[in-house]
Amino acid sequence: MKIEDLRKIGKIQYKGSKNKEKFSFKHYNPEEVILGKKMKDHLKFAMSYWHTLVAEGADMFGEPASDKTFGESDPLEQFKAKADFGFELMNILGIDYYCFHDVDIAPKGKDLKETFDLFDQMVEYIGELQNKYHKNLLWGTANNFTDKKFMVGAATSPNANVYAIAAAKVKKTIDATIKLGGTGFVFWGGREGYETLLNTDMGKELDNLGKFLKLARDYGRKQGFKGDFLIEPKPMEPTKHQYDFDTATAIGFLRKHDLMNDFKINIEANHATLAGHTFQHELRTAAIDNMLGSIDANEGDVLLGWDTDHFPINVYGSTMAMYEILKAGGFKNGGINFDAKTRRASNTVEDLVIAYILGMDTYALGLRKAVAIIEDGRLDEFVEVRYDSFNHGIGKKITNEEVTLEELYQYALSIDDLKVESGRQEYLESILNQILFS
Ligand code: XUL
Ligand code: CO
Repeated sequence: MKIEDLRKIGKIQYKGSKNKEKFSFKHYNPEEVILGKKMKDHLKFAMSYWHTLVAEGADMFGEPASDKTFGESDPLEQFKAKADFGFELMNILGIDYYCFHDVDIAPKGKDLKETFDLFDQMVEYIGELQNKYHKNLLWGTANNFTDKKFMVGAATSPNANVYAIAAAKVKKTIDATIKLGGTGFVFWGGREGYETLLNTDMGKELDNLGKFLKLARDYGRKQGFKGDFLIEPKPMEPTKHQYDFDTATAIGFLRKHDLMNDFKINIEANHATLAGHTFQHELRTAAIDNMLGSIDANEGDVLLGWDTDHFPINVYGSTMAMYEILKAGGFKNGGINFDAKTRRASNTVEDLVIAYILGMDTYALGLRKAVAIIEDGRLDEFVEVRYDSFNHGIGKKITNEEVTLEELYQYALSIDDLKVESGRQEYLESILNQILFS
């Protein structure tokens, strides 16, 4: 891949839903105001550094199929060229944010000290690019899962030295996130879990994880970090049992460790599927507790049971996701990070640009359709009416906690005209289709 190929394509413009130009947005019109806010501020798109600039399409059966050296052989020059390419890509797509792991942005040194020095140099370099291109960091994260020292965990490793190294990487990445003005710091615990209880003290590992998050929170706040700390749940892969299984589990853990005020959830669509949930379910679960922080937009493949990180195409999914996000009041510190990659065989710069256009248009269309659902009002009204029995009589007493179990017993004996209404699912689905396809 070469930066010149991006410059040849040039800035991607909104040309409307009827046009057939491949390098154009059909639905994403960044400056268009919807519900009093520009589309770009509703959606806050972010480029994932790892998939876009690092991963070369190697899989268990095949070697890398895309070239991400960007024409450089010296390691540091190669990472500078990755950054140059990334910022030019954001520039032509009009993406304002990006997200990175510590290991994505700089080469590995001979030891931890040299690795951190190289990291500092690249943070400096990326800071200059941010100013030049007027881009922002959405969130940073420490990759505490790839290196073999993390094979049995990082914050949940049985080895205290590994715990300390993981903590040092988190400190370094929090420093970089603050320096680059990031508004989020994510913890994704790919190795925080276990394979078998035969060798695992699960209680100790969970306690250590809670302590680890508190150390990070205390340090970040002391350094003046005002953004959100975020947990990104995933039930499995690479570890068999991952502790941050899903949103409800992560919230329960944060509540137990008294971290609810500093943390929110970063919800990834494909992780929801792996947990046996819809993306919408995960978003609603977070929103109920005011814990909806940010999203990793992608999707899986119904025929493949792993985290395939496809660019989003499913408009039902993006519509219901944007519906949840709008209802929760929109993004504050968070945004839509495309934790997504092109298929291995789509290995050209053109494929990459088109993949982002697809993802951005899928979410832009989702936003437009979510607004249409809200403005139409039938779905919201149906739900409102469905629970109306809790607004008066015995229901109101239940809502206001003004009733005892004995009173409910007496009341139940007096019910003689019980009628349970239909859920009308197919009717509501037909409204959804009417809105989506009109
Ligand atoms: C892995 C995943 C990660 C996190 C950040 O499935 O989603 O890329 O988003 O570590
Ligand atoms: Co993710």
